[in-house]
Amino acid sequence: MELRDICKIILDFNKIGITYHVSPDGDALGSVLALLQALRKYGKEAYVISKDLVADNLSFLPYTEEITGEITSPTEDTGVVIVLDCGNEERISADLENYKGKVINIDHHLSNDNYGDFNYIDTEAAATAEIIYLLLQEMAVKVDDSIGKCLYTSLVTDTGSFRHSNATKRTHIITSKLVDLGFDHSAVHSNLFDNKSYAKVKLLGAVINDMELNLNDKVAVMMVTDELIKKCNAENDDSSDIVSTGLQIKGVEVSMVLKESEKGIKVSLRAKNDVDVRKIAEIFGGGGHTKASGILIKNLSILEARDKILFELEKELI
Ligand SMILES: [Mn+2]
Repeated sequence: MELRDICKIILDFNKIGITYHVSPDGDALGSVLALLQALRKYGKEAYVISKDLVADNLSFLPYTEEITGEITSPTEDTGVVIVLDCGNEERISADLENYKGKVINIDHHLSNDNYGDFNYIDTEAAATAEIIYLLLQEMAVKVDDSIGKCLYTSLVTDTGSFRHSNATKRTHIITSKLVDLGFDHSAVHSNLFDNKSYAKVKLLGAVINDMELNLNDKVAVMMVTDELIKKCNAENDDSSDIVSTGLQIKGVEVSMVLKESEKGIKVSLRAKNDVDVRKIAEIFGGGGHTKASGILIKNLSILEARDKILFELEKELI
Protein backbone atom coordinates (compact mmCIF):
# COMPACT_ATOMS: atom_id res chain seq x y z
CA MET A 1 0.00 0.00 0.00
CA GLU A 2 1.32 3.41 -1.01
CA LEU A 3 1.43 6.38 1.32
CA ARG A 4 -0.98 8.22 -0.96
CA ASP A 5 -3.55 5.44 -0.43
CA ILE A 6 -3.14 5.76 3.34
CA CYS A 7 -3.60 9.52 2.94
CA LYS A 8 -6.84 9.04 1.00
CA ILE A 9 -8.20 6.59 3.55
CA ILE A 10 -7.44 8.95 6.46
CA LEU A 11 -9.07 11.92 4.76
CA ASP A 12 -12.26 9.92 4.19
CA PHE A 13 -12.99 10.15 7.91
CA ASN A 14 -13.95 13.13 9.99
CA LYS A 15 -13.42 12.03 13.58
CA ILE A 16 -9.96 10.58 13.99
CA GLY A 17 -8.28 9.16 17.10
CA ILE A 18 -4.50 9.01 17.15
CA THR A 19 -2.44 6.85 19.47
CA TYR A 20 1.01 5.27 19.93
CA HIS A 21 2.90 2.63 21.89
CA VAL A 22 2.80 2.44 25.68
CA SER A 23 5.45 4.55 27.45
CA PRO A 24 5.57 6.88 24.45
CA ASP A 25 9.06 8.09 23.56
CA GLY A 26 9.99 11.18 21.58
CA ASP A 27 9.22 9.58 18.24
CA ALA A 28 5.83 8.24 19.28
CA LEU A 29 4.75 11.49 20.90
CA GLY A 30 6.27 13.84 18.30
CA SER A 31 4.68 11.89 15.46
CA VAL A 32 1.25 11.86 17.11
CA LEU A 33 1.33 15.58 17.93
CA ALA A 34 2.49 16.48 14.42
CA LEU A 35 -0.29 14.45 12.82
CA LEU A 36 -2.82 15.86 15.30
CA GLN A 37 -2.01 19.41 14.24
CA ALA A 38 -1.98 18.54 10.55
CA LEU A 39 -5.41 16.87 10.69
CA ARG A 40 -6.86 19.86 12.53
CA LYS A 41 -5.48 22.16 9.85
CA TYR A 42 -7.45 19.97 7.49
CA GLY A 43 -10.60 20.62 9.51
CA LYS A 44 -10.72 17.13 10.97
CA GLU A 45 -11.97 16.36 14.47
CA ALA A 46 -8.70 14.81 15.63
CA TYR A 47 -7.74 13.86 19.17
CA VAL A 48 -5.15 11.81 21.04
CA ILE A 49 -5.99 8.53 22.78
CA SER A 50 -3.47 7.69 25.50
CA LYS A 51 -3.36 5.51 28.57
CA ASP A 52 0.03 7.07 29.33
CA LEU A 53 0.98 10.48 30.61
CA VAL A 54 3.68 12.56 28.93
CA ALA A 55 7.22 12.12 30.24
CA ASP A 56 8.65 15.22 31.88
CA ASN A 57 11.34 15.82 29.29
CA LEU A 58 8.75 15.75 26.48
CA SER A 59 6.22 18.09 28.07
CA PHE A 60 7.71 21.06 26.20
CA LEU A 61 6.01 19.84 23.03
CA PRO A 62 2.86 21.67 21.89
CA TYR A 63 -0.55 20.14 22.72
CA THR A 64 0.84 17.78 25.39
CA GLU A 65 -1.64 19.43 27.79
CA GLU A 66 -4.36 17.52 25.92
CA ILE A 67 -2.83 14.21 27.02
CA THR A 68 -4.31 13.82 30.49
CA GLY A 69 -4.69 10.04 30.64
CA GLU A 70 -8.49 10.42 30.59
CA ILE A 71 -9.14 9.46 26.97
CA THR A 72 -8.05 5.82 26.90
CA SER A 73 -10.38 4.47 24.21
CA PRO A 74 -11.97 5.87 21.03
CA THR A 75 -14.82 8.31 21.72
CA GLU A 76 -18.21 8.01 20.04
CA ASP A 77 -18.39 8.34 16.24
CA THR A 78 -14.66 7.86 15.78
CA GLY A 79 -14.26 6.62 12.21
CA VAL A 80 -10.66 5.61 12.32
CA VAL A 81 -7.88 5.16 14.86
CA ILE A 82 -4.34 5.78 13.63
CA VAL A 83 -1.64 3.96 15.61
CA LEU A 84 1.86 5.38 15.22
CA ASP A 85 5.27 3.90 16.05
CA CYS A 86 3.83 0.74 17.59
CA GLY A 87 4.98 -2.72 16.46
CA ASN A 88 2.24 -4.87 17.95
CA GLU A 89 -1.33 -4.72 19.15
CA GLU A 90 -0.52 -5.52 22.78
CA ARG A 91 1.64 -2.41 23.06
CA ILE A 92 -0.97 0.11 21.87
CA SER A 93 -1.60 2.80 24.52
CA ALA A 94 -5.37 2.59 23.94
CA ASP A 95 -8.19 0.19 24.75
CA LEU A 96 -9.55 -0.94 21.40
CA GLU A 97 -11.48 -4.06 22.53
CA ASN A 98 -14.91 -2.51 22.08
CA TYR A 99 -13.99 -0.36 19.10
CA LYS A 100 -15.61 -1.35 15.83
CA GLY A 101 -14.07 1.19 13.44
CA LYS A 102 -10.97 0.95 11.27
CA VAL A 103 -7.38 0.91 12.48
CA ILE A 104 -4.46 2.33 10.49
CA ASN A 105 -1.02 1.18 11.54
CA ILE A 106 1.88 3.45 10.54
CA ASP A 107 5.31 2.40 11.75
CA HIS A 108 8.99 1.83 11.01
CA HIS A 109 9.70 -1.26 13.15
CA LEU A 110 10.91 -4.31 11.26
CA SER A 111 9.08 -6.44 13.80
CA ASN A 112 5.69 -4.85 13.08
CA ASP A 113 3.03 -7.53 12.83
CA ASN A 114 0.55 -5.68 10.58
CA TYR A 115 -2.31 -5.60 13.09
CA GLY A 116 -4.17 -2.77 11.34
CA ASP A 117 -6.97 -2.86 8.77
CA PHE A 118 -4.50 -0.79 6.78
CA ASN A 119 -0.78 -0.97 7.37
CA TYR A 120 2.06 1.24 6.22
CA ILE A 121 5.44 0.05 7.45
CA ASP A 122 8.57 1.72 6.15
CA THR A 123 11.58 0.11 7.82
CA GLU A 124 13.92 2.47 5.97
CA ALA A 125 12.51 5.38 7.96
CA ALA A 126 14.74 6.34 10.89
CA ALA A 127 11.68 7.39 12.85
CA THR A 128 7.92 7.19 12.38
CA ALA A 129 8.11 10.98 12.12
CA GLU A 130 9.95 10.58 8.83
CA ILE A 131 6.87 8.79 7.45
CA ILE A 132 4.59 11.43 8.97
CA TYR A 133 6.58 14.18 7.24
CA LEU A 134 6.06 12.40 3.89
CA LEU A 135 2.39 11.82 4.73
CA LEU A 136 1.91 15.55 5.37
CA GLN A 137 3.46 16.23 1.95
CA GLU A 138 0.87 13.84 0.48
CA MET A 139 -1.86 15.68 2.39
CA ALA A 140 -0.47 18.98 1.10
CA VAL A 141 -0.48 20.32 4.66
CA LYS A 142 1.98 23.11 5.30
CA VAL A 143 4.47 21.99 7.91
CA ASP A 144 4.72 24.95 10.27
CA ASP A 145 7.05 25.77 13.12
CA SER A 146 4.96 23.91 15.70
CA ILE A 147 4.59 20.72 13.63
CA GLY A 148 8.27 20.97 12.71
CA LYS A 149 9.35 21.04 16.35
CA CYS A 150 7.43 17.80 17.02
CA LEU A 151 8.87 16.01 14.00
CA TYR A 152 12.39 17.22 14.79
CA THR A 153 12.06 15.90 18.36
CA SER A 154 11.08 12.51 16.96
CA LEU A 155 14.04 12.39 14.60
CA VAL A 156 16.51 13.41 17.32
CA THR A 157 15.12 10.75 19.66
CA ASP A 158 15.18 7.80 17.28
CA THR A 159 18.54 8.52 15.66
CA GLY A 160 20.46 9.12 18.90
CA SER A 161 20.85 12.77 17.88
CA PHE A 162 21.63 11.75 14.28
CA ARG A 163 24.49 9.43 15.15
CA HIS A 164 22.90 6.02 14.48
CA SER A 165 23.20 4.40 11.06
CA ASN A 166 19.42 4.59 10.61
CA ALA A 167 19.81 8.35 9.92
CA THR A 168 19.90 8.29 6.12
CA LYS A 169 20.31 10.99 3.50
CA ARG A 170 16.51 11.30 3.46
CA THR A 171 16.48 11.76 7.25
CA HIS A 172 19.00 14.56 6.98
CA ILE A 173 17.21 16.24 4.08
CA ILE A 174 13.94 16.24 6.03
CA THR A 175 15.79 17.49 9.11
CA SER A 176 17.28 20.38 7.15
CA LYS A 177 13.80 21.39 5.99
CA LEU A 178 12.54 21.28 9.55
CA VAL A 179 15.45 23.33 10.90
CA ASP A 180 14.67 25.90 8.20
CA LEU A 181 11.25 26.52 9.82
CA GLY A 182 12.91 28.59 12.51
CA PHE A 183 12.06 26.95 15.83
CA ASP A 184 14.88 26.75 18.36
CA HIS A 185 16.30 23.33 17.47
CA SER A 186 19.11 23.57 20.00
CA ALA A 187 16.51 24.10 22.75
CA VAL A 188 14.88 20.80 21.72
CA HIS A 189 18.10 18.99 22.63
CA SER A 190 18.32 20.80 25.97
CA ASN A 191 14.71 19.97 26.76
CA LEU A 192 15.26 16.34 25.90
CA PHE A 193 18.61 15.69 27.52
CA ASP A 194 19.55 18.41 30.00
CA ASN A 195 16.50 17.90 32.08
CA LYS A 196 17.26 15.10 34.50
CA SER A 197 16.70 15.26 38.23
CA TYR A 198 19.72 15.12 40.52
CA ALA A 199 18.42 11.82 41.90
CA LYS A 200 18.23 10.32 38.43
CA VAL A 201 21.81 11.29 37.59
CA LYS A 202 22.93 9.78 40.90
CA LEU A 203 21.00 6.60 40.00
CA LEU A 204 22.68 6.45 36.60
CA GLY A 205 26.02 6.84 38.38
CA ALA A 206 25.24 3.94 40.73
CA VAL A 207 24.12 1.76 37.81
CA ILE A 208 27.31 2.54 35.85
CA ASN A 209 29.35 1.82 38.97
CA ASP A 210 27.93 -1.71 39.08
CA MET A 211 28.23 -2.30 35.33
CA GLU A 212 29.76 -5.61 34.30
CA LEU A 213 31.34 -6.83 31.08
CA ASN A 214 30.54 -10.32 29.83
CA LEU A 215 31.36 -12.63 26.91
CA ASN A 216 34.98 -11.59 26.46
CA ASP A 217 34.18 -8.00 27.40
CA LYS A 218 31.93 -7.63 24.37
CA VAL A 219 28.66 -7.23 26.26
CA ALA A 220 28.07 -4.48 28.83
CA VAL A 221 25.36 -5.30 31.37
CA MET A 222 23.70 -2.77 33.62
CA MET A 223 20.95 -3.49 36.11
CA VAL A 224 18.44 -1.03 37.54
CA THR A 225 17.00 -2.68 40.61
CA ASP A 226 14.22 -1.44 42.89
CA GLU A 227 16.78 -1.41 45.68
CA LEU A 228 19.08 0.93 43.75
CA ILE A 229 16.21 3.25 42.83
CA LYS A 230 15.22 3.42 46.49
CA LYS A 231 18.78 4.01 47.65
CA CYS A 232 19.17 6.95 45.24
CA ASN A 233 15.73 8.38 46.04
CA ALA A 234 15.06 8.32 42.31
CA GLU A 235 11.67 8.14 40.64
CA ASN A 236 10.78 4.86 39.07
CA ASP A 237 10.82 6.43 35.62
CA ASP A 238 12.47 5.43 32.40
CA SER A 239 16.19 4.91 32.74
CA SER A 240 16.74 2.98 29.52
CA ASP A 241 18.68 5.89 28.01
CA ILE A 242 21.67 4.77 30.06
CA VAL A 243 22.04 1.84 27.66
CA SER A 244 24.11 3.97 25.27
CA THR A 245 26.78 4.38 27.98
CA GLY A 246 27.73 0.73 27.59
CA LEU A 247 28.44 1.20 23.90
CA GLN A 248 30.89 4.00 24.69
CA ILE A 249 33.35 1.37 25.90
CA LYS A 250 36.01 0.30 23.40
CA GLY A 251 35.46 -3.26 22.24
CA VAL A 252 31.89 -3.52 23.52
CA GLU A 253 29.53 -4.80 20.81
CA VAL A 254 26.26 -5.00 22.73
CA SER A 255 24.96 -3.01 25.65
CA MET A 256 22.08 -4.21 27.79
CA VAL A 257 20.08 -2.60 30.57
CA LEU A 258 17.76 -4.70 32.72
CA LYS A 259 15.22 -3.00 34.94
CA GLU A 260 12.89 -4.39 37.54
CA SER A 261 9.26 -3.34 37.14
CA GLU A 262 5.83 -4.47 38.29
CA LYS A 263 5.18 -6.16 34.97
CA GLY A 264 8.49 -7.97 34.80
CA ILE A 265 12.08 -7.30 33.79
CA LYS A 266 12.32 -4.61 31.12
CA VAL A 267 15.35 -5.08 28.90
CA SER A 268 16.88 -2.58 26.46
CA LEU A 269 19.46 -3.83 23.99
CA ARG A 270 21.77 -1.79 21.77
CA ALA A 271 24.34 -3.00 19.25
CA LYS A 272 27.34 -1.20 17.87
CA ASN A 273 28.13 -3.15 14.70
CA ASP A 274 26.87 -6.46 13.37
CA VAL A 275 24.98 -8.18 16.15
CA ASP A 276 21.25 -8.19 15.39
CA VAL A 277 19.65 -7.42 18.77
CA ARG A 278 16.16 -7.52 17.27
CA LYS A 279 16.71 -11.24 16.65
CA ILE A 280 17.66 -11.68 20.30
CA ALA A 281 14.63 -9.69 21.45
CA GLU A 282 12.28 -11.76 19.31
CA ILE A 283 13.45 -14.98 20.98
CA PHE A 284 11.92 -13.54 24.18
CA GLY A 285 8.82 -12.09 22.56
CA GLY A 286 10.26 -8.58 22.25
CA GLY A 287 11.03 -6.57 19.14
CA GLY A 288 12.48 -3.41 17.67
CA HIS A 289 15.29 -2.68 15.27
CA THR A 290 18.53 -4.49 14.42
CA LYS A 291 20.58 -2.09 16.56
CA ALA A 292 18.02 -1.19 19.20
CA SER A 293 15.43 -3.49 20.69
CA GLY A 294 13.45 -4.17 23.83
CA ILE A 295 12.02 -7.10 25.75
CA LEU A 296 9.67 -7.61 28.69
CA ILE A 297 10.57 -10.80 30.52
CA LYS A 298 7.99 -12.14 32.96
CA ASN A 299 8.41 -14.60 35.83
CA LEU A 300 12.20 -14.42 36.01
CA SER A 301 14.49 -12.60 38.39
CA ILE A 302 16.73 -9.89 37.00
CA LEU A 303 19.78 -12.20 37.22
CA GLU A 304 17.98 -15.09 35.53
CA ALA A 305 16.85 -12.77 32.75
CA ARG A 306 20.42 -11.53 32.31
CA ASP A 307 21.79 -15.07 32.07
CA LYS A 308 19.19 -16.20 29.53
CA ILE A 309 19.90 -13.24 27.25
CA LEU A 310 23.67 -13.69 27.57
CA PHE A 311 23.22 -17.35 26.61
CA GLU A 312 21.50 -16.29 23.36
CA LEU A 313 23.98 -13.47 22.74
CA GLU A 314 26.90 -15.84 23.04
CA LYS A 315 25.72 -17.68 19.91
CA GLU A 316 25.59 -14.41 17.97
CA LEU A 317 29.02 -13.24 19.06
CA ILE A 318 30.95 -16.30 17.88
MN1 LIG B 1 10.21 5.11 16.49
